[in-house]
Amino acid sequence: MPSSSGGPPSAWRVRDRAIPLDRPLIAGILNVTPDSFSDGGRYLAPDAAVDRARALVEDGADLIDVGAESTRPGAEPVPEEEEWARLRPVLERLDDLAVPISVDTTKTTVARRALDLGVAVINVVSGLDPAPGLLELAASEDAGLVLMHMRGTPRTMQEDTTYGDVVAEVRDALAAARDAAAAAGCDAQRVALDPGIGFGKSVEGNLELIARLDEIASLGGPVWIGPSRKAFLGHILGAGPAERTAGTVAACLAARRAGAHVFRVHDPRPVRDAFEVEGAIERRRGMHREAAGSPAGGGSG
Ligand code: HH2
Repeated sequence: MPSSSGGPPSAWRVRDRAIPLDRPLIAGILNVTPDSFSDGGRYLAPDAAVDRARALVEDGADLIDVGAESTRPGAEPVPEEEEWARLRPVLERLDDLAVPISVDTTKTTVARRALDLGVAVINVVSGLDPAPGLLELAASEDAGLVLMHMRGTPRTMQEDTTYGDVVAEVRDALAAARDAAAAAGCDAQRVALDPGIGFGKSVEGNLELIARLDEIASLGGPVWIGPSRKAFLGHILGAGPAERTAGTVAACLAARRAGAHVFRVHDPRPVRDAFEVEGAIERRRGMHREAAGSPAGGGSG
């Protein structure tokens, strides 16, 4: 069984920042693509993308995750120059954004150029099999890194979604990915792990991963999760991507309780509001627990 790297992380280090993890972090999704599964084409024009990034921050995003290659099931890879042509005009105009930017890419050259423009995090959906040089690049730039679990590639990942024990398999694979990052020089405090909701998993597999996320969190380091608008919610609700916001909120709350730290979502506001209300209730619960455990209540004193 892979070893844990200690207690719960207190901060996620991304370049020169240490982002505290004492409250949930929201990564707002910005898809600069023509074909993303829920918002393809809406933010492909740089003006629309920049406006969307600023709106995501206003709505409570703690970082912005910009992607220019769809990873929906069946998606074909985007050539490197095309991916960069989509990203560059947006990243250049977001250099004054108040929050860190993450770039969702599998390509070392795209990551290199994005880091040169000041991006803080590289989000690697191919985290089990990163492109040559990608981990070393993240290490040399002190970048934050997200290593996500996926079986196969977006084109093939839904062909076989059977596992013996999905949580144990994902956990072991993520532990190996984390160890490979460490061997390439990445500081453990910079590496977040992601079970890859919807990437080569059945509906039941996705639910199991969220329900038992504590087993992945026990590896140590920040846990990043992306349930937003995904098909498993549609399966439960019988609803299309635009009607999955409440389902996304429920999945984020459940993942939070099971140990997730960073929530990649299309709509930050309802998720942020739900966390705030849940936090207020939890603080009340804590007060009652404390009162019940006080000396007057028969504490160990
Ligand atoms: N999900 C998507 C894309 N990137 N990255 C991480 N780390 N985790 C995820 O769960 C994740 C991700 C898919 O969502 P979306 O970006 O909305 O769709 P598309 O890939 O079609 O652009």
